[in-house]
Amino acid sequence: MKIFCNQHHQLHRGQQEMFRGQLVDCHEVPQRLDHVIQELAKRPVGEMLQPPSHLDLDAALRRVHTSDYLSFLSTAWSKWVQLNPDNANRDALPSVWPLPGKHAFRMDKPPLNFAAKLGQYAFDAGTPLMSGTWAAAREGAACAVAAAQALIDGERATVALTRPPGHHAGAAYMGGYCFLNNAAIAAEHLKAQGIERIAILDIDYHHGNGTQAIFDERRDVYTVSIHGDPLTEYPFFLGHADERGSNEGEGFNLNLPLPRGTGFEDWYATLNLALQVISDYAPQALIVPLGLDTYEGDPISGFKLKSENYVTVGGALASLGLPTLLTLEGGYAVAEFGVNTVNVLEGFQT
Ligand code: Q9C
Ligand code: ZN
Repeated sequence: MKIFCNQHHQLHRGQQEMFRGQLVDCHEVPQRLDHVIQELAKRPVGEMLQPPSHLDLDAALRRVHTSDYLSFLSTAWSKWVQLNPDNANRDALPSVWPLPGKHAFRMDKPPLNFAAKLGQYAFDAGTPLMSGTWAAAREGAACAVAAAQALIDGERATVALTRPPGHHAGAAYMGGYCFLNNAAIAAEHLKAQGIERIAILDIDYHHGNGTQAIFDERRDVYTVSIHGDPLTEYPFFLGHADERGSNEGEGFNLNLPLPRGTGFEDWYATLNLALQVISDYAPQALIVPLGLDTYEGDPISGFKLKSENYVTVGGALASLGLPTLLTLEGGYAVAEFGVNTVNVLEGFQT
């Protein structure tokens, strides 16, 4: 197992996120990945690597994200500080959004004001952008491309071990602590290298709205997500069972929402259903956006998986026998995050 680890992840450390009317400490903190790295030092399940420098990362990013969004992200911090020099000490968070719809706001005259631009490219006020965000997210995407290339080169399993996470990010928006959609970037790299059919199985607690949207009209990338029911759970406005893909992609998206409070037995039955559907699709590769926020101790989520269950989960993912790439997504029980993540990887190996 080749593990590509984002050595620049600590450059992204948001201070606060908006939650129900107040700014609270960020859940998506650098210590999360530090715990995984420490656990991997105790239980090495693979080679720890850095992405090679020769990758054409810009081409890989442009396969998924719009050039407008990428130039917004790469210049966001300097524009935020230009808006007011005191902003150098504050994270950038949006506070105004264009609601879509015929009688709502105009989408054809994008504002010049940078505080408004943030609202154009972000769907929540929980995803702080700061000085190191672009560098950290970019290096994470490089890990995803390197992990995809290693699969092409014959590896059985690879990991993009990174934060910030990616599965909520769309072609032209950030949100849910995500900026660049690492799983989608990996999928498009596999496609560019000649892989024709790919399945993405998202097992983060939250619906992978960004990934679903990116591949909505595609039948060559089958997106499946098991997550908390959006009627009560973030991201609320996408992730229902009746979303099956559009146009060419109709029938190639599967959402399996489960109620808050679901325990391992029911969750695992749903995982096995997803694995059967994926097996029937007969993909050439599997990508797993891996969130550990299904853990019973997660502070912002509602499933009840236990640490030992993650070994079983890893084994079930491996049972498909496909070249498999895992990207690290959510999981906010920081102290247990390392053990839970490495349990999945260890279960996959055995
Ligand atoms: N009460 C990921 O796991 N805030 N993102 C939810 C819940 C946003 C999660 C607040 C959660 C985003 C990658
Ligand atoms: Zn999540």
